[in-house]
Amino acid sequence: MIRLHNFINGRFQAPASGQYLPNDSPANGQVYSEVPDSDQRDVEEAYQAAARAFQDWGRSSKQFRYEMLMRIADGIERRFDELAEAESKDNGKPLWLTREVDIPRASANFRFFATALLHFDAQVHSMEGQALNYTLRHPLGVVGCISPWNLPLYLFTWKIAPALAAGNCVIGKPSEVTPYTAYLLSEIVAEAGLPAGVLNIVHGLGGKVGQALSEHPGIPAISFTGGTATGAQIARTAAPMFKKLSLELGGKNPNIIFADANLDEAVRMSVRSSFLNQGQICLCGSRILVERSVYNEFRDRLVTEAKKIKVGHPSNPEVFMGAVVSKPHMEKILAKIETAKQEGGIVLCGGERVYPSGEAEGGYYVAPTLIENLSMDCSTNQEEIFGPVATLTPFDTEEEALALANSTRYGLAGSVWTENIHRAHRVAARLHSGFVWVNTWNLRDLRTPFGGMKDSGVGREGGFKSFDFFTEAQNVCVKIEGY
Ligand code: TXE
Repeated sequence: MIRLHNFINGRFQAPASGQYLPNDSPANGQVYSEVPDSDQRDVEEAYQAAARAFQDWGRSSKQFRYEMLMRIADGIERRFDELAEAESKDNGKPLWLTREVDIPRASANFRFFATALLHFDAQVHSMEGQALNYTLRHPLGVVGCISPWNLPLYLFTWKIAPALAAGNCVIGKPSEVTPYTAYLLSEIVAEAGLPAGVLNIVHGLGGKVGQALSEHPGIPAISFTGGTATGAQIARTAAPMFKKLSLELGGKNPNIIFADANLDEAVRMSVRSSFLNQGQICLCGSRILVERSVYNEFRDRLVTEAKKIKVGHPSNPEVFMGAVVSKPHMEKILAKIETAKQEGGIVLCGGERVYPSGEAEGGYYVAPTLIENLSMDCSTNQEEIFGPVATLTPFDTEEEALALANSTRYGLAGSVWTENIHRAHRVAARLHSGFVWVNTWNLRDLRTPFGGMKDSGVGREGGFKSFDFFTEAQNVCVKIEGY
């Protein structure tokens, strides 16, 4: 049994409660580690350490912070194999995916924000003949970063790296469902020689550790990725204290296929956008809208491809889909599929739990599921499922496609498939979503603003937007005589 520790003030330590939570591997359902069941006392200790560390870190040179972050990136790369295996075991996602995406992206996050820091500088606004304004950007102090279980190290580092680069000290709270790589990161950070207290990692339940971070009067900003209901709870707690909030929440993303699209590519990528990471990516295209004249052809081809998907143990390189993250999450997905049937949905493929044998026995596997014949206002098409489930709906006109696409309370991402350049731009601009892909999906440039509209969140992260969030702007206006 692996016992994980909190990382506070540069030390590995037990939670104040002395209690631990069991952590299983979704691949076989077996408990293999214990996670600190921390509470407000651990958050307070981390806060005191971070506030002390901020005295120096907040005033340190950019060059120093750059070098520290690059050393952390080096450390991630040195322990690449171990991290990739740990992430796959903890989350249930295929090992090839953690090797191709999760772990490379974790070190890339540190390198990206370390180098971006060197190029982030004050703006100057000249008032001709009168004065010069310059805008300073100060670090905020001790900030909270709360991350989810679907892309554990990838999203944890996406928040921590810019927060540290901007000169803040951080209390990070990884998901209690997937804590393992965050724990390994604390070892890497210690090896890299990051000064004590600059980054603290407190493990435990959202209702205890996350809530304590939101409530803490000394923490002026929270960056959160997770469920919409949790985001609302954090906002309720933090807003009266005027905390800065960056909330990246759920999605119910449309994937719109026009008849003139390159159907080969649209089918190939729709398999990925529906089922990559077992459909547990906030950007997944869970509502596939298809122009009626190609609906049957597209549907049949997609179903054929979905049926070819191999579901099984995450270490098997032939497997495209591993296990979903936990037993309760699997049960939620299966219940949503039952609801879809009651709502009149026709299950075209999947729709059930998969029971692979051997080393995958006892794991939480769900077959790739496609459903048609649902109205757009039913709960299946309105509520996030966050699993390998996508619906198919025909449309007749561009207007109708837009109306269907924009009909949910979410607004995170959308994809448009068409060879008509005018339509591509027109539809993209009218989609109510934080970002839109044309003829692709999930192609990410770390410099671009990332975040959602409506119930998909508040604020944007990515590139200098992350630095805007993790700093306070201060304008200094200097009147200059004879200027
Ligand atoms: O996420 P939670 P859950 C969606 C997805 C999923 C649903 C619920 O639909 O089915 O959310 O998932 C911490 N104060 N997404 O319940 O609880 C928690 O410990 C502060 C979309 O697992 O939102 C964890 O670290 N923090 C999503 C983090 O919040 C709290 C990714 C996220 O967990 C807290 C994950 C509280 N009161 C789920 N309660 C995306 N946008 O990518 C919990 N947490």
